[in-house]
Amino acid sequence: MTNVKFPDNFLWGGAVAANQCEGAWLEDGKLPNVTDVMVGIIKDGKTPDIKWDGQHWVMDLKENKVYLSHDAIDFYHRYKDDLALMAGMGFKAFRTSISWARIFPNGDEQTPNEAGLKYYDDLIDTMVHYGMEPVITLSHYETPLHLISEYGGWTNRKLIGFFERYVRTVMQRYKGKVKYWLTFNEINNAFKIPFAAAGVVVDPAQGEHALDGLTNQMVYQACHHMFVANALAVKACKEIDPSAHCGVMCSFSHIATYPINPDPDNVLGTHLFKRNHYFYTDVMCRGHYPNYIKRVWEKENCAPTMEDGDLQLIHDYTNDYIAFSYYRSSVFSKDVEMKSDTGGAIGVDNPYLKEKSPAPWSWPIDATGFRYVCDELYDRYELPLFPVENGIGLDETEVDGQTIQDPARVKYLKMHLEALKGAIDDGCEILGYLWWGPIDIVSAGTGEMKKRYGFVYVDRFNDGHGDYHRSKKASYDYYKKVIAFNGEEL
Ligand code: BGP
Repeated sequence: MTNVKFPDNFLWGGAVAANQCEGAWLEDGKLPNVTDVMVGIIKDGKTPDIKWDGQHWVMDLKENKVYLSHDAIDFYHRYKDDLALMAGMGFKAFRTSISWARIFPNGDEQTPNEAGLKYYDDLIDTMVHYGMEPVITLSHYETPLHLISEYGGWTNRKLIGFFERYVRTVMQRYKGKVKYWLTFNEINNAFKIPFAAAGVVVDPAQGEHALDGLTNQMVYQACHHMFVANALAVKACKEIDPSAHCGVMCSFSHIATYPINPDPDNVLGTHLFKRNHYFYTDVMCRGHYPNYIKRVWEKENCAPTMEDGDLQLIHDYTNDYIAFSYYRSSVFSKDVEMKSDTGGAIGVDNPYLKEKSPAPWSWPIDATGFRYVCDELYDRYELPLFPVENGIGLDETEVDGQTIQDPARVKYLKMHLEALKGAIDDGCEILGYLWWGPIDIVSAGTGEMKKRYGFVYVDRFNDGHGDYHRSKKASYDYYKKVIAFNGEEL
């Protein structure tokens, strides 16, 4: 592949999410969102810290828990220095989310919170100043909590209008500055982590926890509302700034699911498992509900309720690029129930993959799977692809100011960039590459600091202590060199 080149203007950079880095969880008018009442969206996924007060679901934080995300890495106050560090690596793009509850703290206000907008004005201007393309997620597991308490979350149709108002507000404000928008982070995790990914809660009469008694119909209903909201975001984007792009965002490690052997039942089972994830892009990028899902609704009697005009909107306003996360592959066996977490699917071990991220996470490393996912997606949709999350979490502690040596991160990065070159060689159109967590942040799945993805180290620990000091790891210089030579030397 010596003559394969990354395109000119390739968007090299990194990605974070407001709820995992900003902290300042109740500052300048912001109110809680769904991730503020959890320590890890996988760990606390089914039992967020809310309770029924007789009328509403209300916040019920536990004294013995450390909610690291409430202060996170204090990016809210340190973003200028942090972006300067990213600029030092030559970043051409930086992805973060706008925290919906900073702009509309309850979610249902008529007018936005000016203090929240002011914060993002300066954040986005700072990125532009450094020549970085802002890549903005509109909701990265960040539905305002009030929309859960008062309306029951995304199963309520009213959320479509609240989301549209928020989207139009920020698209208007950042017109001409933000060219890449993403709607819902990893929307295809709706069934796995319904509270975080689809803001779903159930009738309190059902049980002790907010998700006891959850039905498939409720999740499909929330998804339908999110699909309509997604279409309205695409519409707003086209109307407000026709030069901007509005993408879908999915956890597509799931697509790198391999059958355990050629037993046709395993091959078919793998196909059916993957289709549960293609479902989301099939709707949002092809513009209609596929037959296979209508059959599921019929058989299980779980079709969502729709209103006139919904299907037309979904048809008319499809997303124009596909953003996705890729961390690892998995293996399907008809004898084992598939599970998943923030890294993707979990099936049986793959004996061909000898390397894993360190325990306790132990995510298998499979760069070829990255190329495979790009090829599958491009062949199916023929839309530009944007890998906006790829990375490895390692357990590291800086000792006496010594630079952290992180060869495992450098190796992971190099392997995955080689695989991406392979995908380009296979004919895929790739917009850029964003490393997940270029600066250490709070883990989404487990809510810990210990799992570090950064090229930049942050002095903060699981028990909450630390002075937030930043320092470069050895991988910082590696990525800087990669970017400087546009990936020619890996
Ligand atoms: C994705 C999420 C991110 C993120 C990443 C790594 O699913 O979009 O928010 O954090 O996974 O997961 P974790 O932080 O659990 O290691």
